[in-house]
Amino acid sequence: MFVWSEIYLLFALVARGFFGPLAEVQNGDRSVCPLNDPPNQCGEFCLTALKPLIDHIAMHQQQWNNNSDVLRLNESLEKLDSQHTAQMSVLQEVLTTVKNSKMPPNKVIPPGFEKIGKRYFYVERNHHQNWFSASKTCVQMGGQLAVIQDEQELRDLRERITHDTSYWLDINDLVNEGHYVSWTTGKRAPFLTWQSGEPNNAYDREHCVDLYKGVFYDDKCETRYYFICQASEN
Ligand SMILES: [Ca+2]
Ligand SMILES: [Ca+2]
Repeated sequence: MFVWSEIYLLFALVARGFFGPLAEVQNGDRSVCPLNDPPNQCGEFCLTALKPLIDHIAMHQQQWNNNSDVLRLNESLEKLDSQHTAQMSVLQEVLTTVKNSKMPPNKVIPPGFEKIGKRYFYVERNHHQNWFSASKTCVQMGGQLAVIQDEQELRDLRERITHDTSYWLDINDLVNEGHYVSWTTGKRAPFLTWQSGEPNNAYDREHCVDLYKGVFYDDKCETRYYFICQASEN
């Protein structure tokens, strides 16, 4: 809009400032143009007189171009913002997928383990091992020495083991005398059922727990017994 207004102003000024004074010189009553061909006769003088206005128009044209650049920049920013929103949506979907993929996988039961009660166990019935070796063997098999959870689990296990035989469990008080924990988890043993008079920590050397005839004993960890492994919980 301002371009056309400038052009209109330009011609108005030309008419008043250039032809006007000449006409008034020739005739006081009416305007008479003394030039036969004003556009051509005007020549360099016109260009000189109009240059400030032409420059002014050019300046506004440049501003208009600059404004166009700003508009284009805004359009680009809006486009980028739209793309960013779309990318965030995709990322959210990916995160949701990853989160769902962290659902517990189907548990893989290590070879040799059998279901006893609600969980899977391996009962070593052939080779005696000291407590440390037994613990290592269970880990190598994909489990750990067993931590009996409650009375029911003890009953279920007793149906599958030899009554008058000792079996190492995961429990010991190696770190803190009298505090029986799972060696694997460090957590306090959830279920303890001691033989009368046990644990006695005989000679201050008994720190590992075994199952014998349905009750627990503390014994020297170097003693070689059978053992019971449980499948890993994870
Ligand atoms: Ca002890
Ligand atoms: Ca003992």
